[in-house]
Amino acid sequence: MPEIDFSQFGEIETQPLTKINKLTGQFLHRNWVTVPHVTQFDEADITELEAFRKQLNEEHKNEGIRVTVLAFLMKALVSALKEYPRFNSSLDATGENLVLKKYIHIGVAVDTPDGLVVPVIRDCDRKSLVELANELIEASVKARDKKLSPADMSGGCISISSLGGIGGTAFTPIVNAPEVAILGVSRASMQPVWNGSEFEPRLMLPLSFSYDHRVIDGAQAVRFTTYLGERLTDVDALLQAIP
Ligand code: CAO
Repeated sequence: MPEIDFSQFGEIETQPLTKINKLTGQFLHRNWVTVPHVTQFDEADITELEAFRKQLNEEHKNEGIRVTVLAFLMKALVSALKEYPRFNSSLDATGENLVLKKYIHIGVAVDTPDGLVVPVIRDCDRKSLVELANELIEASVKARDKKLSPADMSGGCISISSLGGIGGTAFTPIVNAPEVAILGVSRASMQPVWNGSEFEPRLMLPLSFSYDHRVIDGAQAVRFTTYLGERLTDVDALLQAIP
C-alpha cells in the first residue's frame, strides 16, 4: 500500500496494533493468500437441542454448570470428524501427502479486548458435554486474562468461530491452516419451516463452513454440513454418544 497522509483529509488519531493483532494478522493473511477457500452455508434445526440445553442448565444451575450451544457443536463436530476423517487432516510440507489425525483437538476462536485468539480444547472425543462446556469457560477466561501459552493454542485439528452470542446471519471464516476446515456459527433464530403439511416455527442455527479446496471437494463439504446438521437436530442420538 502506498503511504498516505490521511491528516490532509481531516482529523485523525494513530493507535498501535496490539501484539495479538499483529500476530493474528500475519497468520490470517498467510492463510487467506495460500489456501483456496470455499464457504459452504447451511443451517441446523436446533429446536429440541435448545429445549434440552435450557432444561439441563436449569437443573444444574446450583452446581454452576452453564452449557452453551458451542459445547453441543463440539460434540457434533467430533461425530462428523469420525464419519468424515478427511476433515481431520493437514497437507504435509510437500503438498503431496495428507496427514490424517487420530486425535480430535478443536480450536475455539475467542474474542478478547486485545484481539482474536484460538485456544485448543484437547481430546474432545473423550470428554462429556459438561466437561467440554467447563473447558470452554476456562479457555475463554484464560484468553481474556492473557494467560494462554503458545502450547494452549497449538495442535488444533479444526476450529469453530462462534459469533452466535452476538448476532449475524452468515460469514466467511478463514481456515486456520494447517487445519483444512473451520466452522462459523451465527445467531440462531425462529423460522417458519414447511413440514410437509404446514409451516412450523423451528429454531434454525446458521452454519458457515469454510474449507481448503485442495483437500476437500464441494460435495464432501455439503455432506459434512448435512451430517453435522442431522446430529444437532437429533439431540437424542447426539446425547447417546455423550458420556
Ligand atoms: N445462537 C443464539 N444464541 C447463542 C448462540 C447462537 N449461535 N451462541 C451463543 N448464544 C447465546 C448463549 O447461549 C448465551 O446465552 P445463555 O446465557 O442464554 O446461554 C449467550 O449467547 C452468550 O454466549 P457466549 O458468547 O457467552 O458463549 P459461547 O459459548 O456461545 O461462546 C466464546 C464463547 C468464547 C466463543 C465467545 O464468547 C466468543 O468470544 N465469541 C467470538 C468469537 C470470535 O470473535 N470469532 C470471530 C473470529 S473471526 O474474526
